[in-house]
Amino acid sequence: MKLDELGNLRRTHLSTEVTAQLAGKEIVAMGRVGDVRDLGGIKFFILSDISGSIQVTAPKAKVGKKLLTKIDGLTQESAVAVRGKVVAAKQAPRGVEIFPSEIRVLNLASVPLPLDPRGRVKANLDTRLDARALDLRRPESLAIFKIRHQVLQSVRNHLVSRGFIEVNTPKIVATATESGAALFPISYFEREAFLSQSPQLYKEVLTGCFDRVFEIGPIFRAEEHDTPRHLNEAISIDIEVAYAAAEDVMKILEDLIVEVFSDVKRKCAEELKTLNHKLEVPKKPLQRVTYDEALEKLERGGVKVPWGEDLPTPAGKKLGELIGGAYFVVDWPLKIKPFYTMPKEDNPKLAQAFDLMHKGIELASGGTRVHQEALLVKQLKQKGLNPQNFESHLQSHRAGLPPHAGWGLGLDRLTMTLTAIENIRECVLFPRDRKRLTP
Ligand code: AMO
Repeated sequence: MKLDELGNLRRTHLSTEVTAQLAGKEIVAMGRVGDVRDLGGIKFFILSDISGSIQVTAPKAKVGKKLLTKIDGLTQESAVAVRGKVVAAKQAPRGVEIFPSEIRVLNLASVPLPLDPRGRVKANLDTRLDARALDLRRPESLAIFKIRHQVLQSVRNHLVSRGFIEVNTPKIVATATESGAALFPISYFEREAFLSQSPQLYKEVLTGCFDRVFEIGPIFRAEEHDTPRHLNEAISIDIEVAYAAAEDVMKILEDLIVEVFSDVKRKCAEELKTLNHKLEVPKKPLQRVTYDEALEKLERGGVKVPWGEDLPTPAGKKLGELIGGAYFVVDWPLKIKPFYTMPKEDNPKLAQAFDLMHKGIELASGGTRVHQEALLVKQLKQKGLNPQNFESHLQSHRAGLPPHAGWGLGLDRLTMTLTAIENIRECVLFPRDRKRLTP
């Protein structure tokens, strides 16, 4: 076996850069082998790369035996390099093909493959996730991750241009922040530690230092349920802003959402077409519905949710049908929001907190936070938490932490929404759920 098949050979063109204008020129293309066909006097195969594909055509009368035997030995998905002449050909896809003078097999794929990335043989999601490296070669997968990439770019541009500093906070932590979601314990030398559920406490403290911060990073939730919208490791886009309250950061969020949707619609038109999705950009200002109004709407729609409870999935879905598009639910009962949530001045049973929903799916949640030490200690105790465990956090409250507000937006759920993909696992490269720890 030769170890260095690539040698000095380098790609000169991506497949879609090979056009009929280059007819007569010698080029080198590299990529994966698709269909190999033998039509008697002619053998050809499709070479695919990140840009698209090109047909490689070898007429038996003009090509040497060695090369023909090489084509016969090609298996689907093998990595190959093709040196050859560009030929304008009406019958070929895009009107152009490569007439090969050399084919180097860089890595021969073993057949049968666990999955057909061309999608001709349909596989269920579990099989696809088991063979994820192959599954990610499907054009639909590439489209999803190109859209996700655009989201990340748009979010960074948007926030950086508004004076936010990007930060990275620890993912190995000592305490919980999100009461509802369970913690993953890890052994940390002589002590127990946890995987971070949210950068919440760090981002709050940082408003006292850097004014406006954002982080794009993993959050870990030991939630046991198996749903199309929950993962045990997700990516959250978090912001926190000093001298601000809930309504200020809601404006930042709706501006960001509208910009991300417009960017994706404009810059990822091809990918949306691949996914067969017509994206609608939400209009500003997004509707604000109070929690009480939401319960009334639901009751009129035949779904009863007792006051003080979170909206269960079917109720959220129903509300999504009743309101449509993207909307905020505001004025939540304080008791179902985390300890750091600021109560409303005129009605302390309610929280200065909001959720951003899109067609019944929760994309983000946030609000005004408690910056006064005494109130935070009181709320920690009300949740049955020991303020001593939050001593280093309370230190910043004693050191003049400014009033602040922020939100956390789920990147994986946002990608689901933009692509109209129904299972969150498809929008994550290597998803982690209760049953899945590999690949
Ligand atoms: P919350 O727990 O609502 O709020 O999380 C914020 C957003 O993160 C996403 N998300 C998830 N995505 C997939 N799987 C999960 N298990 C999962 N859990 C959460 C959702 C959700 O809206 N600290 C607060 C945010 C804040 O107030 O700033 C928090 O973590 O899209």
